[in-house]
Amino acid sequence: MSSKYEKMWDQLGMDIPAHDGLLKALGNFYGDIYLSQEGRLKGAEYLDFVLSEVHGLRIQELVEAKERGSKVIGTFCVFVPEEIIWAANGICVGLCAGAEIGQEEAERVLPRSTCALIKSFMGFKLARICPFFESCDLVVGETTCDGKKKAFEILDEHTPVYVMEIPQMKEGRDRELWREEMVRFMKCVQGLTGLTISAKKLSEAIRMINDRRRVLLRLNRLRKAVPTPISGRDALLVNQISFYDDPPRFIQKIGELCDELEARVDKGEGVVPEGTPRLMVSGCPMAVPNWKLPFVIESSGAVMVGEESCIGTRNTRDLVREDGRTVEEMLDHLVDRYMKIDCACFTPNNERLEHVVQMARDLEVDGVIHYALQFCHPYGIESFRLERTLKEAGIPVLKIETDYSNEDAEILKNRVEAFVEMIR
Ligand code: BJ8
Repeated sequence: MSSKYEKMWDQLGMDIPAHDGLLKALGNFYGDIYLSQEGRLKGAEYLDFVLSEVHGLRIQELVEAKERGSKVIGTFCVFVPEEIIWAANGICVGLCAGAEIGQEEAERVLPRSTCALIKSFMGFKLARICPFFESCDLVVGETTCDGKKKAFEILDEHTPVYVMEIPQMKEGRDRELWREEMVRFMKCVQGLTGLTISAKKLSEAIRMINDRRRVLLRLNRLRKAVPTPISGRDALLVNQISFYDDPPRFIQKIGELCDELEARVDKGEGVVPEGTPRLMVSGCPMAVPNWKLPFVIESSGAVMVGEESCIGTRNTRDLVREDGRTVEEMLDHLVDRYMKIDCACFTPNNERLEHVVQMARDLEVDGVIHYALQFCHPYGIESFRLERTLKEAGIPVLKIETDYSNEDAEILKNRVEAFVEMIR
């Protein structure tokens, strides 16, 4: 891939040798974790294709769209209302932040005791290694956790950053604040793209992003089947890809993949033998290419059947109402939908506890693994109440705290194996 796209990467200002090293490592990693799986679906060819062209074809599409006047806006959080971006003829991309990249550069400006996700996005930018980042006309940050909030001040010195204020509670006044923030964001996006958002465009964007959520909901429903028809790794990858592939293409391809899964379910076929312990992961998002824990789980005799996370059900569970007629009405509907997000940055956040128990029951899981990134206070601290709630509901739980390095892979494997043995 490198020769074909090298000129484009160079024009984006990337560090080509470092980027070549990343692609090589990513290719090997992907081969070990994904291509080694047996009995994969035909639809997984789309996943392999998107991954193999992740820094090539998709970036070329972004560059061409920019040449036609579109703007690329990068985000780090599912709180950013992407419908507004698409409605203004922008392109929204989730900036991944799931690998230990540019660690040295990141630790020059951030304390070592910063969560891996924040270090990762800072590292990607400072090391000039991510073509998505380098294609962005604007990066949107948010005030979800203290680490991100303060890191965006530093990131702003390297790329234009706009920060949305996210409420910390869910009272009436918080809703008001969030509505104001939506309007402020809409003005910012309109200023960038030079387009005024019409009711028609916003309505189309709402439907498109809802359709993307719907296809992911369909995938989640199919994963309820026993035996499960798709590996947790592949399902996670589908969710990860949803953040940066073209939405209409993604909806079509994942729809086809779901058709295939449906046929498997009808025949009673699965990727693992019946009786394989079913686990669900709950907690911090697993941004691409963070596949460490899913791989550990699925090489320890269990299968991952759900992710209660922003790269999972937290991002797909709720749809935006589609019956708004004016921009004002649609903004209200967007506010309603986004205020349902149960990120640990909220206090109190009892909905999340209820959602996790509900999801564990719906998916008939044998246990929940709570996953928190080291130094993530919101999820790390919330795990105490979540663990207690799950235990009270009679659902076994294992709490894991880790980062993006592979140093603890063996320890994690031992702990997950012991957990699987215990619930078996
Ligand atoms: S809505 S989960 S995507 S903030 S892991 S950076 S919280 S210290 S990622 Fe998130 Fe939005 Fe919430 Fe979802 Fe901070 Fe924790 Fe790091 Fe985190």
